[in-house]
Amino acid sequence: MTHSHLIAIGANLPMQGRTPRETLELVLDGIADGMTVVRRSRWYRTPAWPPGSGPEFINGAAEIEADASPQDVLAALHRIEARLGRTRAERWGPRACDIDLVASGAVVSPDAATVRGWMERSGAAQREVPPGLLLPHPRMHERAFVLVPLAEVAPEWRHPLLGRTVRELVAALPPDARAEVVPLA
Ligand code: PH2
Ligand code: MG
Ligand code: MG
Repeated sequence: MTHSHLIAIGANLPMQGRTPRETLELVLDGIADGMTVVRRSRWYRTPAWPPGSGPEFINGAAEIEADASPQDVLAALHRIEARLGRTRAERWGPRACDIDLVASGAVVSPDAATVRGWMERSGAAQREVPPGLLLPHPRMHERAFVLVPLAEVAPEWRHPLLGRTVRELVAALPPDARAEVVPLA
């Protein structure tokens, strides 16, 4: 059975002589082995989060169909990142390529209480690294650089814990946060 997985991708540093946009195009081109990109967003310029943490990002989103578990999809995405030359350094620091699995259908993993716990964290506690894959991604619902591209790909996807669609989550963003996410010409 095939499953729908939503990914967010971003980059804000050149890597191996490629611009962030070129790197991200190669990420989508590299999706293979039983995984198919069925929809993809335009590319967007977005200010780095947290504010002041580095150069602006290029961000985008895609829907992937794969007959694979979320863990297998994430492992395949991490192999693509590594092949393109990403080395994992500072959390939230500048990065040449980052691929995040933001949701897999209505999967809540490992369980609702754990994901809600990470969604409710604020301040320094957000900076801790979760022990494993959390689905949906515990910050996806509040980040314009994830939601605005995702709204082109899966506007009707409904967050299984919040009960709101991507379209509704975008509408709930502060207008200035939405306005900062600008499609490339
Ligand atoms: N990714 C981060 C940290 N900050 N900011 C923007 N604008 N876009 C990102 O993709 C991003 C970020 C960590 O993965
Ligand atoms: Mg990320
Ligand atoms: Mg990541």
